[in-house]
Amino acid sequence: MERTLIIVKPDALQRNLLGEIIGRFERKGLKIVAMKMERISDMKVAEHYAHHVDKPFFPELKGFMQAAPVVLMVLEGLEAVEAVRLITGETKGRTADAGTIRGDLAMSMQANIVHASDSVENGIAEVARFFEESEVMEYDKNDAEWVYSKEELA
Ligand code: FUP
Repeated sequence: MERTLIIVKPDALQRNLLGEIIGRFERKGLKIVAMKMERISDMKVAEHYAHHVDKPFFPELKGFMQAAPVVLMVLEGLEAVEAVRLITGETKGRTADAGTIRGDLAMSMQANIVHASDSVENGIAEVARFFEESEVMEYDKNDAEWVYSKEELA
């Protein structure tokens, strides 16, 4: 099964949206295999947003990501990266599709509630950036046979 990294951003924590967001992932059928709260270090922000480090908005983005703790989660599922990106919505909250997390809960480009890995390769790298392998739980979840077909689980 594929794994994807979620960062529930400081705006979600401050706006009391943690339960709403975790609930959406649970209801979709994704399996939470790791979760913790952390203040993101300078190094990890720069690594995580390496593609934006030279952009003019990076200092503000960095300050925003460090303004409060974040909640880090690893979600597991069949094609989990794509499934999570679909329910996260596009980057800018005010134009993201209704029904998505950002479309329903955000107005901003920067304060857009969650980060979700955008490719399988980035999912692997991002999970390894924020979690030790021992922090990622392996366990049987007894709804799997109701979430997937036998063939999908094989
Ligand atoms: P996404 O994959 O949807 O999180 O989007 P990006 O990797 O393009 O952007 C990462 C973060 O940079 C966004 F969540 C918000 C921030 N950003 C800005 O603040 N301004 C911009 O013009 C672009 C991105």
